[in-house]
Amino acid sequence: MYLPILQVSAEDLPEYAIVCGDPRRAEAISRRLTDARELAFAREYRTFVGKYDGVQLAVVSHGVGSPGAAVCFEELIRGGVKTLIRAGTAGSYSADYPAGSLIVSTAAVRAEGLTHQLVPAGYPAVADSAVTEALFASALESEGVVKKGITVTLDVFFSGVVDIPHRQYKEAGVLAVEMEIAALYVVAALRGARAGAILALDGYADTDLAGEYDPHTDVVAKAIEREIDAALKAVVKLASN
Ligand code: R1X
Repeated sequence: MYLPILQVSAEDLPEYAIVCGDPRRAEAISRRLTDARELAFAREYRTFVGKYDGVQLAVVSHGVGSPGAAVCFEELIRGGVKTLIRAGTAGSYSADYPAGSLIVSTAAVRAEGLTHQLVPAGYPAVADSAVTEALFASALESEGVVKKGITVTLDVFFSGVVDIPHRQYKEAGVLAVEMEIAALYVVAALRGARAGAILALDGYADTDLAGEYDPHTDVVAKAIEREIDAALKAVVKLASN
């Protein structure tokens, strides 16, 4: 089967995939693999395959935002991928979790549009528990802050004139905000795949705490390295069970 948007053949895809927004990060992750091979670079979707610790996996970029990312997740699952792990970035809601911390997302608030065109309101966007535990255990092996909990998926990055209820999310214990996890969890659940996500925090989303947005710092780069490590180790843990 040919996947027309990713522009890869299903026959080339393994059962595990690490997905991330940035095509350059996909390339960086692929450098951690043995026998790495680039299958395609179509639009924002850059696909590599290779092995980590003997386990075959794909590394694929999905771009920014749920609709485009969902296209990637759908095609990967159609192509035979059964476990998807997002290694992404997010803004923090809490001074306890500053830039450089890692968050494992157990579930996502569906504050975006895409999943509402897939399933009714009230349907949960929830991570697979085995994937979550593998990610959390792997992340704890690194040095630095790691927390697991609820995140929120928005469509908007630069705000307009509509108030986003950041304060309520924060008071309700939401840890971080990003733009693709709800799509990942809902698409995976609908199509019979399992999914999880780990996030490197790159600043504050909360307006009380937010300064100038600058995700290009050493602290963030180190956190991204830690989450990549955790995602790769999680794949190995899951494959060995
Ligand atoms: O998920 C969010 C989006 O993909 C996090 O980073 C991007 C925006 O900078």
